[in-house]
Amino acid sequence: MKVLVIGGDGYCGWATALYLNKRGYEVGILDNLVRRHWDNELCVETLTPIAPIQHRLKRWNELTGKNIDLFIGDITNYEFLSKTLRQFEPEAIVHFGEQRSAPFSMIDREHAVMTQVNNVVGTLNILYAMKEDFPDCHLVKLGTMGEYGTPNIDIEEGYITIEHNGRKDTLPYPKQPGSMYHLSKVHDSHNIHFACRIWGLRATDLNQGVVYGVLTDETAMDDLLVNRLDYDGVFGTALNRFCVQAAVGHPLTVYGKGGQTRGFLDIRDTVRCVELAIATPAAPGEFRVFNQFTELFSVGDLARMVEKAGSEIGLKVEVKNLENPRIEKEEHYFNAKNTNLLDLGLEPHYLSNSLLDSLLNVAVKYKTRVDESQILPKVTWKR
Ligand code: NAD
Ligand code: USQ
Repeated sequence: MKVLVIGGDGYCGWATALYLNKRGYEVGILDNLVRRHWDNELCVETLTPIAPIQHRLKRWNELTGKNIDLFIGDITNYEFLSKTLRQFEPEAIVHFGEQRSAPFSMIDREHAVMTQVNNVVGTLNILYAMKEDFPDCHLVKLGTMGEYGTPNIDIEEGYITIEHNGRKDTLPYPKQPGSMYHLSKVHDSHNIHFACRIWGLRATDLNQGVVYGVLTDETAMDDLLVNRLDYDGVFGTALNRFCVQAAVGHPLTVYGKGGQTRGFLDIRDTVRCVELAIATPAAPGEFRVFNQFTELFSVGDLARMVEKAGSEIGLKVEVKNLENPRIEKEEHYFNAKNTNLLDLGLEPHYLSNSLLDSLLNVAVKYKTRVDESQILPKVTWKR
């Protein structure tokens, strides 16, 4: 099967492109490399030194004999996108190609507008290009668990059945996202749902939780294949950041009370979930939603787990509760369903001591690359 991975130079996309190619899928990567540009804008570098995409792909070919096509360009440019699709003729499109940082989207008006235009227009262009030339292609779109927010009732997978004034219907689950970035994902979900209902396209929205880890079988094969690992206050995410902080002896940055609970998953499960979604496509006209996480943790609990794992390998780790730069609930109910992917055969890599050990060891290996001035959060949600 031919799969186009949009955003294939990024954290989730790179690991997924290699994994799918190794499993026999014919893979193309489309990316405009804008994430590398945003790192430059913020003056940050990933913990791990990532090679240019062309060098990565050449090394992959040398090691495996396999070839991944590369299309460098922007999906907000419809002509480029449409030409690429006609050339590659995908049977599935996996769409990771968005601005994905909540703090980045909250820097100021420009960053909010840029995030929403990039994400919403990019996705709309994909939907129109599919409608035009590839109506049978399956769109696998990376959404986010943050679309739901933190409601005081159980979170279902995309839809909820409601009884109202004696009548009953199954409707899209209410959305209460917490950043301009998370909002862009809600807009995407609505647009994709519309394209399925009205044009009969087929799509799966993967509402992914926070991803952690860096090594997959494929990216671990060679230094040139290493994946990015963001630790800075803008693009770094909770558990990855905590491990890097532990490695350099920086107090772990728990925002506020630390009771914020989210869905989390290992990057080795991200790649598998995407494969499961492609292998059993949505039906024509179907907008399928899977909640893609394997476990729920509060950030305070994660910090304590890193503190313990760090001390076991001789690191002195301190946990510090900082003033929360975001506006979010710090103590709340959170119970989200995640059975759809398990039913398709996902066998989760649950967070274990050995994973924390391995992530801490990667962090220690590259710790001289850490710029400690980039660790504390600088973007605030407050007016
Ligand atoms: P990333 O920033 O590492 O990768 C995104 C890639 O998309 C980058 O290589 C970037 O250059 C590319 N891109 C962005 N806009 C583009 C455009 N207009 N045209 C072409 N390419 C473009 O992000 P990631 O962490 O790999 O996240 C990938 C997807 O998964 C995002 O949609 C994100 O919302 C979602 N997601 C990520 C996480 C996480 O913890 N990392 C969790 C849940 C959901
Ligand atoms: N947090 C801390 N300390 C830190 C970093 C974060 O306490 O040093 C807290 C945040 O306040 C928040 C939670 O941890 O309550 C998660 O923050 P995060 O930065 O790890 O993740 P988030 O901003 O939600 O975004 C990340 C990805 C995004 C994806 C989302 C999945 O960047 O692309 O959509 O995770 S989810 O959170 O399920 O919506």
